[in-house]
Amino acid sequence: MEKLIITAAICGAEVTKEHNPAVPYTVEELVREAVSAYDAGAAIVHVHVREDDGTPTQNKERFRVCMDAIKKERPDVILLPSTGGAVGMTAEERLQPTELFPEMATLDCGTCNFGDEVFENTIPMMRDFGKRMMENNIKPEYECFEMGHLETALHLASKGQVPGAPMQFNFVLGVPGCASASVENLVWMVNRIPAGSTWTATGIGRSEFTLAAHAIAMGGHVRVGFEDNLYLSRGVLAKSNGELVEKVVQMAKLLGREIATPAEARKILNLKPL
Ligand code: KMH
Ligand code: ZN
Repeated sequence: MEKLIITAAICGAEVTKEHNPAVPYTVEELVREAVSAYDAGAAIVHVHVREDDGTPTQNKERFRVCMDAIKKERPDVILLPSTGGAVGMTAEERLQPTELFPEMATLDCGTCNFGDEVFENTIPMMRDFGKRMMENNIKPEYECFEMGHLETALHLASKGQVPGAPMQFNFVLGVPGCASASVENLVWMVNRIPAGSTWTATGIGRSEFTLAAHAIAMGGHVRVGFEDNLYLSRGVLAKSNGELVEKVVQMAKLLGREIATPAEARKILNLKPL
């Protein structure tokens, strides 16, 4: 089986220090969490940024400062900034990190309930985001929260309106209001992606590690991190993103999967070598 790519979603836009004091806001905190995840075995860091008071932002300069600071500490890490931002942000606001020409960025694949809110990703928005990524040579990670999201991404790719093969999908399961983190849902999605695609599974909340176990066994890749889950085990808050990554590394070891370095991850994902 291919080596396992671990992505660390270290921050997100919704979780706060009230949920877990280790959630990063400042540049220094973001670097601390990225380094802890990388050193534990993450090849990719999914980046959201905050103002120092914790307010989520898609400000290009804030992204530049944070991503440069992470790269300074761990130059070969793959950075995957968010174009999802926080619920309610405009498309233009959300697209700002693409102006920094990252290797990858998220592309969210459909409007959906997101807890009590609505996360807007209309088809025209997806076309605009896809066009920007083609222009700026960015490989999208297609974020699918629902079954129809996957079909929408495949349809737009078949029309050449978003970047096509080889595609990288992230099946984010367990968001309240979206598809649950069941093995049946994961298998349904994995069975529909074109040959040559790659995929990652992200389980939200308490399903983070159970979904990771399925993905490790099925040959997919895994995302963990504070964006998705704050606990190492029931009732035990994780002290760092590194602790969450380390748990996946241990699970992979038990199941016989080796961990991909960033260079190996670039090969698997068809990114240019550094
Ligand atoms: N914060 C969520 C509303 C992404 O990064 O592209 C969306 C999100 C997805 O986090
Ligand atoms: Zn995100």
